[in-house]
Amino acid sequence: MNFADPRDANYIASANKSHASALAADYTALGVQLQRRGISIDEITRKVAEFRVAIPSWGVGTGGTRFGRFPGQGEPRNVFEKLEDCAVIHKLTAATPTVSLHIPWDRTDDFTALREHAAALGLGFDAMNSNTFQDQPGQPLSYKFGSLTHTDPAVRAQAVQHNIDCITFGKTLGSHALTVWIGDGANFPGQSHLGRAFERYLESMASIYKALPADWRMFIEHKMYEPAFYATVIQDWGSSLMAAQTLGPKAFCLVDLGHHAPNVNIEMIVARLVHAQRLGGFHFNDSKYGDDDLDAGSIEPFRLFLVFNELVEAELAKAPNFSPAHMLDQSHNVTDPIESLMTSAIELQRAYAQALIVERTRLHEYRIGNDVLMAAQTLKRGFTTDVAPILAQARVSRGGAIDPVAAYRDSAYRQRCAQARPGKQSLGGGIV
Ligand code: RM4
Ligand code: MN
Ligand code: MN
Repeated sequence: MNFADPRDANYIASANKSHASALAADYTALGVQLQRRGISIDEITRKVAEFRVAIPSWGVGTGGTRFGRFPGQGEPRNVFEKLEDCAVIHKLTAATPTVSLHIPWDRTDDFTALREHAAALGLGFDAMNSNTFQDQPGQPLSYKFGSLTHTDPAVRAQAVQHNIDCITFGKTLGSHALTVWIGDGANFPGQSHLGRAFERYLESMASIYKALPADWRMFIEHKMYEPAFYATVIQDWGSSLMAAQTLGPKAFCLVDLGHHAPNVNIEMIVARLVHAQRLGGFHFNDSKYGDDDLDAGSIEPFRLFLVFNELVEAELAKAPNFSPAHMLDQSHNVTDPIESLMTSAIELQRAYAQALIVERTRLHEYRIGNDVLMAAQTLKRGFTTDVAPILAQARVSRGGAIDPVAAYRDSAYRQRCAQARPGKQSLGGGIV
């Protein structure tokens, strides 16, 4: 088998050759079509090329469910190898220059070396993620019954300190945000005092907030359920917003698309958080039933488009305090994680491009005139337009691949990793 480095610019350029003329023809045709709507295709392409989304370090390994984990070949064995895979994703898609780390999964003795390794690969760091939903070997106190909201102040102090450590590591890495998601909650009615648990959360978070550097933001991530199955302390955007507003101007709400009940109107939540000036960012993924980590846009692409429609509205309106962080948060069980993450990054760009080409003046007029059908059709026209040539052209303009998955497969990167990273078979369940 012939191996090539998919991160190599010459390799990507040669992989693009066979697609170039088809892309040129498709791009021209779409340009003509959009011109009829008064839209400049190059303007849209330029905006799409500027779109960025962070890769979750935990996403490049094979995930698992409560029932089992089936490791893939050549999985990264440590954070340095995870970054190698993230660099492949970025070079091919030209959309993912940063990585979001999870501590302690990505803990290393030398964060300065990690920062240098990342820089050499052309990568930087996005938000740090703390983890107080699992116990770690050697940890003095257990999180079995909670962390930041535990009834025992000593456990809360330990969890607070862990978050402060994440900030310290993040400072070395050049990160500017901390994402806090806790699994705390109750499995049985009566297990915990719903009000007091929230008060303990606010108190713990205030101590973490105090340790934030001036140019950092704190992202509060809510999740309806799991691992707490009856009541989760930060279960929805209401609790998240209350917490952010109580903590101060550096605290924002993070919307993980998979953390809502089925059919919840997420774009509505986005609109409200924009209004409150507290939309901190996203964990993009998709979900159908209870799973919260399917590939972005794989189940409900229309919903993803509607979320981006709100983001474009806010962008055009120059909404105050609006600069949401984009992060993927997915778990890949049956696909090659690199392929899934590349595909998801592109799905986000697709939704963004579709939202950008919505004819907003017409939409506005139909709304004002209460022409419901035409308003709905005008919005949907953005979604039903095939913007693939824009996405490919945006990648090319940044040195990326016209067909990232094909270029990746042809390079045999995974096969090379399978040789270079003899993996250990791990059995049992687990989310990572
Ligand atoms: C949670 C949540 C967090 C993620 C963990 C692994 O459901 O989405 O953001 O860090 O999973
Ligand atoms: Mn998440
Ligand atoms: Mn999740």
